[in-house]
Amino acid sequence: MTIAERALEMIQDGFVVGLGTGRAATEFVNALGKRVQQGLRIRGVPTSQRSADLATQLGIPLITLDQVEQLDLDVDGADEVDPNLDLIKGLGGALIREKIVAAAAKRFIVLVGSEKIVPALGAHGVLPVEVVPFALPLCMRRLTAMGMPPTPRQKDGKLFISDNANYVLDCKIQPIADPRKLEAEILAIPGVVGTGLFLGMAHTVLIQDGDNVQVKERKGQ
Ligand code: A5P
Repeated sequence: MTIAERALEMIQDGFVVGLGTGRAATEFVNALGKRVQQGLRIRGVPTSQRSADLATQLGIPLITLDQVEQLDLDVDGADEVDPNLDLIKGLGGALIREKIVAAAAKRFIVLVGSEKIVPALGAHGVLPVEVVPFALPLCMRRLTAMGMPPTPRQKDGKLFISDNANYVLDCKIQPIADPRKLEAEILAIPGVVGTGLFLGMAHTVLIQDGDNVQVKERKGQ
C-alpha cells in the first residue's frame, strides 16, 4: 500500500479536505480525484495555485477559507519530520498557504518517504523563509547575522515568486536545538511572512517504507 492510498482511507463523504503541494501531495490529490470521478462528494481547499490547477483538472470542487470554518482533514508532504512530528516544509515554495490550511484543519496528515525522518529538524541543512520583497535586504542581513545565511530561491534564472507575491529565502542551517525559539526569533524580523517550521501541527505522519506504510501519531492529542 502507498501513503496516498492510506490517506485516502481517512476521507469520508462530505469532508472538506486540504490539498497539499509537492510530489507526495500530488499523488494523494490524483488518487482523490479518481474517487471524486467515481462519485465521492468532497470539497477541497488548495494550498497553492499548482494544487488548485491539478484539482480543477481532476474535477475536485474547490472552496476558499471564507466558505468553511474548519477543514476535516489536510493532507500534505514535508521535507523533514522529527521525533515529535514537528516538520520543516517549503522546499516546494508553498509554505505560507500550507501552514494556513493546516492550521484550519481538524487533522493534519503528513505523507513522507523514510528519507524525510530526521533526529532533529535542520538535519538536511535548509530552512525556507518567505519574506515580502521590500524587506529582502534587511531579512538577508538579519538572517546572516543569526548564523543562517540565506540564498534567495531562483526559478528559471529569476527570483522565485510565491503565490503570495513574495520571495523565499533558503537559509543554511544546522540541526536546531530549540525550534520554537528559532521560529520566534525569525518571525521577529520585520518583513518575514513565515517560516517552514511547522511545530505542533501534524497529527499523523504516514511514512512510506518500501511497500509498507508506517503510521506515527503525535503524542498527547
Ligand atoms: C511545498 O511547499 C512543500 O512544503 C512540500 O510539501 C514539501 O516540500 C514536500 O514535497 P515532496 O512531497 O515533493 O517532497
